[in-house]
Amino acid sequence: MVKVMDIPEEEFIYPGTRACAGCSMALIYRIALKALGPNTIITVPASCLTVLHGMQGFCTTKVSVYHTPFATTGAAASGIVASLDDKGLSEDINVVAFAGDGGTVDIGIQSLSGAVERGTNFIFACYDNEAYMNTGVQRSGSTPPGAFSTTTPEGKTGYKKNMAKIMEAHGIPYVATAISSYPLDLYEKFQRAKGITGPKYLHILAPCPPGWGYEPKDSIEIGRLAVQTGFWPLYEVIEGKFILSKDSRRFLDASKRKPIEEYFNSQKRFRKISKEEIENHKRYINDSWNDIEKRLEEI
Ligand SMILES: Cc1ncc(C[n+]2csc(CCOP(=O)(O)OP(=O)(O)O)c2C)c(N)n1
Ligand code: SF4
Ligand SMILES: [Mg+2]
Repeated sequence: MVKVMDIPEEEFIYPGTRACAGCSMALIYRIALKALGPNTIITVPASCLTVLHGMQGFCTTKVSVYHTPFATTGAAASGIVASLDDKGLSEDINVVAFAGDGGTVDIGIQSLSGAVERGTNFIFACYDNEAYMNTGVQRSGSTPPGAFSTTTPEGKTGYKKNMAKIMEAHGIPYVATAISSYPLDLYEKFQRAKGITGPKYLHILAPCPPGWGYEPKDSIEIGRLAVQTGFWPLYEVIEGKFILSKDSRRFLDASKRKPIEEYFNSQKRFRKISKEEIENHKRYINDSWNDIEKRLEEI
């Protein structure tokens, strides 16, 4: 198990990025790069992460970053891996695609699915701030029901795509969920992914102060609430084996979970959520945990 002292002091992001104060995407990226180390090539589609890197002529990171059009992140990663293979360099270099939820669950899904189906040896990490934030908070397939966005002013109807499950259905060797508020767990998952050959997928919930409507100082607390209410279970699926992560284990017991209302009340985006939608969420959370319990019994 990773301890704080195990996290390298070396930083791979220079101070003073263009991300907002309290941005958990920036924290996720910082921790991920510490786990991945200097021999890493990143590819990124249009997103807040593109903005974090800076304007042309500048780069906030010490590692190489290849910006690619929105729909092509998986294909770009496949191309980088093929080029490294050709030069006999692929064994020593981690190729990592880092995309927002819009760039993963909506616009990037076909090239991600293709790259995975080709068996590309890479990590795809989705930081999920649950909307198209960079262009002004439009809803995505990952926006949860009941949440405000500028294209769902009365709250989104429908559902949040379960992208981790979609990737698991591709039969890949590693799938994990994570969140910025549990950085040791996040670090360990990137380290584990780095050691596995083949396609790896991490889905990371990324609280966003302006998009979710809360004060920047509360980013860690809001993320913890997502886990403590059972809304965001932390787990890994390694070669098909389901492992519930340490920070989520006590929430198998439903009585230990905080009421989901605490999570919704902490963010202005849920101010119009209906009672019916809250009940739907409760049912969904219970069903998800029943499913987790069954999967643990099968082992
Ligand atoms: C093909 C294309 N369509 C639209 C855009 C405009 N655009 C740039 S970033 C962005 C939002 C990205 O959302 P997401 O992937 O969730 O990342 P986030 O901004 O939330 O970090 C959009 C729509 C674009 N750059 N290219
Ligand atoms: S809008 Fe949200 S995700 Fe984008 S930089 Fe600001 S805090 Fe980060
Ligand atoms: Mg987003």
